[in-house]
Amino acid sequence: MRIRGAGRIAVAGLEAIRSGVGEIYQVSGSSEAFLAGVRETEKVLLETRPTAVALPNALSFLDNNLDREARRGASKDELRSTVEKAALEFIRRIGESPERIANLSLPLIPKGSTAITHCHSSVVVAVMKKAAGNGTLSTIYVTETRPLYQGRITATQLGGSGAFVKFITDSAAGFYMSRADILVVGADAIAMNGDLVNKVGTFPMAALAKQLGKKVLVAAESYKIATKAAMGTDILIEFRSPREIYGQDPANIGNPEILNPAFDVTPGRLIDFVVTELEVVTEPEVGIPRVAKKAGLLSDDDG
Ligand code: RUB
Repeated sequence: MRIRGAGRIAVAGLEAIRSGVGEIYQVSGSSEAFLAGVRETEKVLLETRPTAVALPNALSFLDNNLDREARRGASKDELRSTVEKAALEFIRRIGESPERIANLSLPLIPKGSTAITHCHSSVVVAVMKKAAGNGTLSTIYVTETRPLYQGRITATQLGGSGAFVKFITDSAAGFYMSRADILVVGADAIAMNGDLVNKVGTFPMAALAKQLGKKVLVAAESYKIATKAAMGTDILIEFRSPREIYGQDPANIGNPEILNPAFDVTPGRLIDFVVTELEVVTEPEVGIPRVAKKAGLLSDDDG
């Protein structure tokens, strides 16, 4: 949990492979052994976070590149440089996407408006900084985001953005939603039907936003699409330690079972826009598979 935000987790995973690849190269006597060593490392990385899908997508991009090279009989040296090139290419993609998403989001945010957000998303911060910088956003409500308070990171990063930043408890989201024009959140994963998996608490905020007639914008790079998940409930939700919620002995409060899901599922029908670096999706059922295809996450056989 020292690394937060799906995009940063993917970069950390790719950097981990890059830093370990020299050692794998040295201990591997053949290209097959090298390939097996890289795949072993990928497996360890994949087990770190079950929900956020950017890391699995980044690793399968790397693995597909390796696979292609291995099939044409690449040497150990060539495979090593494939790892390096593919990792750097994906890291570059991760670095460039927030700015593109911010540019595509601007026309969707009413001039002089108020936004509300939840948790910390590097992409949402990019969108909001851009919108605040040119006067599109005048006020931003930031929920503190229990139990790990990622909202503090968001508030800090939006300081000096040009908008009034107002920091609220998660429970006050309902109170302030009526004053907001738009809910802007990031994504840990998006199912093929447009359902969103993001920090727990996103779903009630989106449901309330819809109830009050507000817009809901999800700022998410194409590689947040979980191509194997037809719908949000197909995505495994990570449960974190009860101690994040109650750090003392639970006997002090009657020994309840303490439940700590880290994410929840927001149905796609509550979302007005999914802004990816490739296009703005307004009809998720067709738009999300189209983006997945454009991003090279689906093969032609996947339809
Ligand atoms: C982080 C979270 C973020 C997404 C998107 O939860 O839910 O909204 O990961 O972030 P946690 P980004 O801190 O528990 O991992 O846009 O930076 O990828």
